[in-house]
Amino acid sequence: MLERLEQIRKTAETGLKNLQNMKDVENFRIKYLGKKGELTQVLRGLSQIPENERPAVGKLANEIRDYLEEQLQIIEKKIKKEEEEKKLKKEFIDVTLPGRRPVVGKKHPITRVLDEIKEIFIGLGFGIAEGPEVELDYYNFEALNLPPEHPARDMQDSFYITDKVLLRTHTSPVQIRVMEKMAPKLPIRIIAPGRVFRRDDDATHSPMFHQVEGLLIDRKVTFADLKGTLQAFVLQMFGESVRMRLRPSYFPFTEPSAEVDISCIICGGNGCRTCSHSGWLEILGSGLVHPKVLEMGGYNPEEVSGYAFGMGIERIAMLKYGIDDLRILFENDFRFLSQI
Ligand code: 2U9
Repeated sequence: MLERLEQIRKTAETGLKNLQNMKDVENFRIKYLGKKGELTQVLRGLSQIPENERPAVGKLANEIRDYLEEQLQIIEKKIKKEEEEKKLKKEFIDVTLPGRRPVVGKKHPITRVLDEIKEIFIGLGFGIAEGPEVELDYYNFEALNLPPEHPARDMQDSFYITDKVLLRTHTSPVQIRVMEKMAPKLPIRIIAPGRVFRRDDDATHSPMFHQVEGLLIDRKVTFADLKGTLQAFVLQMFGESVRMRLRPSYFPFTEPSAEVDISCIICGGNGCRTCSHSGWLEILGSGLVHPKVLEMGGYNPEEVSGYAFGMGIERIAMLKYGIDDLRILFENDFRFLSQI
């Protein structure tokens, strides 16, 4: 039996030298130390051999088992290390490679136009005012000289939440709120940018759109002040070569009122599809603040006067970027947004 053990030791030692990978290690372990392994068999069969041989055989078998286990552990550690290194070499990361450039977002065209308009009016001495999008009927209509029977108050045009509460249809209630807060202090010189809501939905009207309205109140404010301010805005916004004209118009909150056109920025005024061959584009509405509106805001129309104007941002963005369907501004299609 001792001889057989010596034999096992010899072959096992040669076997140990030939172990190349973890699979070999595993097979080796099964061959010698597994449940049916050669050494295990000897140890199991101890009871079958003569009693006087048992201690020596047992001792040697245990010695060999301990030795093999110890060797296997060393070899296993070595192979694992080698395999790890091989893997690392294959997955070598070149830290000197340039990094991947992250996708940098940019401003939505509406935000760009809004920011540009804000900058221009800030440069002209205006401050920025904001107010609620869910508004009282009083601030949205009544205080702006729109009595209950006025057609603009028609349910068709507005999103009502209750009898007296609606989504604001313009940013004008912001100006009324500012007047209430400021009165009788002078001057008021603000623009009110923001979202507004109307029951409209086609290629040039969206149920939600953006406006910038302006309000200036002081002593002796005239139509000439309004015209000069708008001229300065138009030149900065659309370029020095653009011409501007005022046409008489009507708004319930201004008297007199005027619509403002600029020479077509597409054709330069010669006539094209965008300007319906007129050479002019309507870009905003304006006028001197109606005496009743001044009064509602807490000012005395005998002592002060003011001008106001309003423009739709989507329309300006459409003209500026040559967009013919405004709905594309709200679809969030990357192919469109990344062009601008
Ligand atoms: C107060 C007094 C007067 C604001 C004004 C306009 C003329 C105007 C339209 C442009 C296109 C709205 O977006 S649009 O549909 N606006 O033409 N807005 S004057 O007048 C005011 C506002 C507030 C206290």
